[in-house]
Amino acid sequence: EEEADAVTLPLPSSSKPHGDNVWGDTSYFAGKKKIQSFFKLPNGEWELVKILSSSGSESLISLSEGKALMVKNDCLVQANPEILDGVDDLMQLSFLNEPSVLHNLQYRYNQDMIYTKAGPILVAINPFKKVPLYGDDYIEGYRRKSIESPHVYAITDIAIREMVRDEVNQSIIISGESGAGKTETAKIVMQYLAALGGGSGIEYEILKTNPILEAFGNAKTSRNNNSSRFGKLIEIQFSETGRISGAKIQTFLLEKSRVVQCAEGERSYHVFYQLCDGAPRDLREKLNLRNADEYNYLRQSSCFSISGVDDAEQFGILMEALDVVHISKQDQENVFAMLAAVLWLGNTSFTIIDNENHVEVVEDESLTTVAKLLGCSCEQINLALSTRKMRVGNDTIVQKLTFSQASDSRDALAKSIYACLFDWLVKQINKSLFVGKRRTGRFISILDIYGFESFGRNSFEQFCINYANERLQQHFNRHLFKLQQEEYIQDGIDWARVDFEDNQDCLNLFEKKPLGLLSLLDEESTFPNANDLTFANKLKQHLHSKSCFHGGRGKVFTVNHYAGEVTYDTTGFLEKNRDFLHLDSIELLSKCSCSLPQIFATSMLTQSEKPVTGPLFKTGAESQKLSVATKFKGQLFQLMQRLENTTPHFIRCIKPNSLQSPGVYEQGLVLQQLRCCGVLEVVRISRSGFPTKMSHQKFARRYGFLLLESVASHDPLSVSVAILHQFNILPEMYQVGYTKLFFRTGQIGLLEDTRNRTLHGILRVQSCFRGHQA
Ligand code: AOV
Ligand code: MG
Repeated sequence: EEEADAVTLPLPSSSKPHGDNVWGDTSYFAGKKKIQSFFKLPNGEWELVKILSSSGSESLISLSEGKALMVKNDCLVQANPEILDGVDDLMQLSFLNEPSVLHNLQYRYNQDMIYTKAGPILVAINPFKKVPLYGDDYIEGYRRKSIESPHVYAITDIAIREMVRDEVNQSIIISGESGAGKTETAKIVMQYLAALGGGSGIEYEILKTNPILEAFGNAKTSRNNNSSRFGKLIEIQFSETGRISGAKIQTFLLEKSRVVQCAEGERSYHVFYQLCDGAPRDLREKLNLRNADEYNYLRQSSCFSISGVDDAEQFGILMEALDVVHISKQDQENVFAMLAAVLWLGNTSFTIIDNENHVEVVEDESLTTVAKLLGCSCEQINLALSTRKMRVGNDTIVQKLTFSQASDSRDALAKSIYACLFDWLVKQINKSLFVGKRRTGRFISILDIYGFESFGRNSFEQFCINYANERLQQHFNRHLFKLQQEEYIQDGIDWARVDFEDNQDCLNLFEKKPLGLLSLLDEESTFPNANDLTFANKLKQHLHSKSCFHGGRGKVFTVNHYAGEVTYDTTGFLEKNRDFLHLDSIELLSKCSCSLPQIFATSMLTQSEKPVTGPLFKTGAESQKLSVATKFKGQLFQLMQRLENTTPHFIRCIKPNSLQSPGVYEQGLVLQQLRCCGVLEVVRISRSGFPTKMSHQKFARRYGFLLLESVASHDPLSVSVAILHQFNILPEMYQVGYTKLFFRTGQIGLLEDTRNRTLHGILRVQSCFRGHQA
């Protein structure tokens, strides 16, 4: 129940406890020899150098290759003394500058110490290789607190303890750009939680949801071989006795365009390749399966495998996991049939039947296979894909579709089947994870969404993904900057605000009504004659004055995100936002004899009848639905509300290189990530703020016996103030609040040292602080 964190290092400069120690010396370069410093090399990287001599405005430095160089002092940045190399909390650095932070993280990274604290948050650098930091022994070590170095296990342990102690739900929020290691980190959190046990194997089931969700929701992109293409919040529920009692998964906006279209060198969802490579013979025959390279949807990106990944083996793992979460063999086969149907649908083709470019579906193996897999006739598919029923007054007329319209309706059907399949699977998993109605216990939520993305070409998907990250960044800022500052103000202390990169402007750019990106997108989506170019022009017309927005030539626009600028190409935005599936296609699914297509059709129809607040789009004849962007925004708001009621723990994942290789630490890349997610500011606010707090009572009780002269009044406040005076603690090092004392980093450490020495009788109190005052 210690409130104060005993900080052993460092000693803040102005307290000058060590007399002539260089740490706090302002004449740092004057005449000091062999002092470490950072020097910026021509390639922009910082190198740690030794200062051989200094005179006036210049210093002689020695570089690593043994060369000596005379440089201007303003090219040098103060480094920390060697004893601070590799400290496990950046707060402990005496000099908190960018090169020092970079150096410290790199120093640790080179020794496979990938985790470092930055004040309250955990920084995790992706090792891109197996590091020996996990497993039962480590879990046990962190549980017993016999291991103390920063770790995902440690932060998870704190979350569990706080949940029990404070009776407040917790959240572990993992962020970082694409490929930084969020999903792996989320699994490590789950591993630690699962080790707590639950009974009836529920913890094992929870772990097995990972291979399923990854097979269906992850894919190889140019940034990450196992990139999540959906967002995920998993709530692990606990019973009153602190054991795992169940779990609930919520997913966010799956990137469904990937099913029918993906960029060169990327892949569609893993499960397709796993199925093609790994299905046993009888399943292959039943589904008429071919190799992946025989399907158009998979062939277009000319990438079929991922180095180091055996898709066939993964299929085995997937089937086992499906068993564990109680998906019946029959349901599993139905799922695989839907996947095969999607693949074969992509192979169907059209022939032109008249001089108006109208088409019919070619009756070939592809068509007959799709019909068989869905449980309908070839003619039903042909009608659904090549014609559209329109209602005119009381009559229904049938309109023939052109080649491109028919191709679009085919792709829309494939995407919808896949997205419905994904949702259905998550629902089944949740049924399996939900144990009984005893929902009186507490929970820990783990958030793992798709990371910030910036490709050569960015479309609607990146627009949504980056918007989600912007929201999450806001949550992070609120907790680490805004709320902390509010606490100081509440306790009436004098507090100079720390500036941080507020991303409110960018969020406003997205969310303002009626003139924000999302509103304008929805508005344009409702105009039948609008197109991607009119949309881009509309944005430029209304948003040109906004600081986070820049118009571009033609169909592009640029947003200045917290994590960098991204230029979006509006091609396909309106269509993807409307997400039409013609009623003809929904009808087709509803008439299929197989169970899943019917379920999908029902869910599509009921979804569109829900009460809504945003603009509605007519799909086909009468069905209506919400725009994708509006729905996503609603989901994110809900998510934030749920997180708001929890105690958050933040993990920031950092990608050390863009090659996905071990052992490569690109300073520039790391620095950019540290900057944009505010790691330095977090450390700065924790340091320049008053991270240690203690109530007057507790402070007086703990240090009162060190007082040399008796105090007139014995109230805790007077005693506390007397202690502060006696120890000559500088006024800028603490603040006296209404209820608590707030200290800068290191101050309590000094007092604690004295207290310990006194208690151990090593030094007499008197000589100790008198020596200081002298
Ligand atoms: P992401 O979730 O942050 O990206 P991942 O968690 O998928 O990134 O990590 C990318 C890859 O980095 C993994 O497939 C592993 O190979 C490697 N990796 C990450 N963390 C570790 C670790 N602790 N130990 C070993 N290897 C690791 V994205 O989902 O793209 O935003 O949308
Ligand atoms: Mg991921």
